[in-house]
Amino acid sequence: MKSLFPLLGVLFLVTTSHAQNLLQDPSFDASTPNSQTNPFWTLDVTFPDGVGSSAQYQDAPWASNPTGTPGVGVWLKAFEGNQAGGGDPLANATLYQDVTEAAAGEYTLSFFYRKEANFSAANTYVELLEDGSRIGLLDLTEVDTGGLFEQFSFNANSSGGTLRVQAKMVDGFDAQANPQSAMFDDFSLTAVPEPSGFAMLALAGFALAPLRRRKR
Ligand SMILES: [Ca+2]
Repeated sequence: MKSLFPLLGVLFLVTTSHAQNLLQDPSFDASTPNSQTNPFWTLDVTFPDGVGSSAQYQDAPWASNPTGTPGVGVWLKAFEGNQAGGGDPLANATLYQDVTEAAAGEYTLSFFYRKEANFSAANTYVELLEDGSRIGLLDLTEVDTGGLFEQFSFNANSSGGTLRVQAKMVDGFDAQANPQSAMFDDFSLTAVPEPSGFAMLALAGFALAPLRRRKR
């Protein structure tokens, strides 16, 4: 077994280095509950009636993934827009985190989204930006998650730079029927592994090692 262990070590390094989530606090645990304060994420909101925010970090089982488990998630409060049809402005919210000095290559962005039956906004989406330009998009406007958190993901190619993971609710409004919220949780941005020469060598060595031992 002696010859096998170094190779396993190499293989482990190759696989895990690529699977690392590049985002800090992906589950929003570091948030100040019921606020727009998080050390790693920015949450830009509006206050359509001057009091209630369009979104906040919410510490509640219905706001955190998996659905019904205690924790913190991002609560989109579309109903704050034009509340009760009273003519208030529409509700807008933007959540984002930047990953600086990202290497060129393909990335996978995944997240969990939960939409209640009557959540109403002109647009809801998650996008990946490279130095301010969109390189990937998942439009959630017409998505129905059946009231439960559901995982979504997409891939995008980057030539490197600052990657911004961004989620937006555009022009949310009061449907005057409950339930009518939406939530985000558990984001992940990972580099898609490339089959490098190094990894191929390790794999070849791993495959050959038992054969060599048997011949001795
Ligand atoms: Ca969470």
